[in-house]
Amino acid sequence: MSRKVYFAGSIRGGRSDADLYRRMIEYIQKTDIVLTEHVGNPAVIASEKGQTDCQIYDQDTSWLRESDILIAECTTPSLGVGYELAYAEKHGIPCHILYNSNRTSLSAMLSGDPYFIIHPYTTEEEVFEILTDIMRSF
Ligand code: 6K6
Repeated sequence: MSRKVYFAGSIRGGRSDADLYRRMIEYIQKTDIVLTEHVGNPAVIASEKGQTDCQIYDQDTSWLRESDILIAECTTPSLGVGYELAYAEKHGIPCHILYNSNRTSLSAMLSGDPYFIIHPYTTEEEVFEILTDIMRSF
C-alpha cells in the first residue's frame, strides 16, 4: 500500500538544503508516493515562471488535503513551510518536523505546539533513521 507523503522544504526561504531535500524525497519514494517532488529539484526557482502564485497555492493546498502525512525539513526557515504545517494541523494530517539542532533553533510556534512530532538531528545518517521510523510507525 503506497501512502501519499507531502514533503515540505524551503523554496523562497532559501535553497541551501535543497540537496538534502532531494535525498530525503528519494528515500521516501522507495516505499511511498511523494506529492511534492519539485521541493527537491535544484531548478525549482527557475521553473517557477510557469505557474502563478495562486496556482501554486491552490495545487499545494489540494495536495495537502489529500496527503496521509506531512514531513517537513525545517532547518532553513520558510514562511511557506510554516503555513503548510498550520494548514495540515487544521486538516488533521499527522505532521513530522525534522531539523538540524546544530544549525538552527526551531520557532517556538512549532516546538511549542504539541500537535507536531519533532525530530531534532545532528547528522545526515540520523535523518534517514528518523524517516525509517516515521514510515514504519504510521
Ligand atoms: C513550479 C514548478 C516547480 O516549482 C514551481 C513553483 N513553486 C512552488 N511550487 C510548488 N510548491 C511551492 C512552490 N513554492 C513554494 N511551495 C511550497 O511552499 C512547497 O510545498 C514548500 O514546502 C513551501 C516553501 O515555501 P517558501 O515560502 O520557502 O517558498
